[in-house]
Amino acid sequence: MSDRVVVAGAVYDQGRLLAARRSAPPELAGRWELPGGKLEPGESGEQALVRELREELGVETEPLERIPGEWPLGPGYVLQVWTARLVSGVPAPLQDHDELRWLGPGEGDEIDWLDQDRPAVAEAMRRLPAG
Ligand code: 523
Repeated sequence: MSDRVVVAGAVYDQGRLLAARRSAPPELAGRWELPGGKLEPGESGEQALVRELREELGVETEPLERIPGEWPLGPGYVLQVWTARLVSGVPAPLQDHDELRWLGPGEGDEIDWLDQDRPAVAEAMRRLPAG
């Protein structure tokens, strides 16, 4: 059986990347991630990403491009990441997170990312658009 997909967004606005600190489950709480969640049946990755970012952060986003690669999570899950543009709204930690941060150039290593997010974060910082 193929792995189930978790999508995450490298959300850009004004030349910065959005990072979200998880509040649950206990083993992940306090670590930072690119926000997202599980693909639901019938959804494309882009559709799932837009839905998850709306539910978790209250914002509208537009996926830009997939960051090549996928990264194993727990058994049976893989992480896929898209860059995305903030279209409207101000992100707020509505679900799953207790803090948000915007990272500018050179600030990608300032926070304790989940290990599995690090390769995509590094690539997302390389692709950071000009402010
Ligand atoms: N990750 C992860 N990195 C990352 C995300 C969005 C998720 O390692 N950037 C992991 C964390 C969880 C699993 O993927 O082990 C599912 O993510 P979660 O809990 O954000 O997905 P949801 O919101 O769809 O989860 P449920 O509401 O529990 O279904």
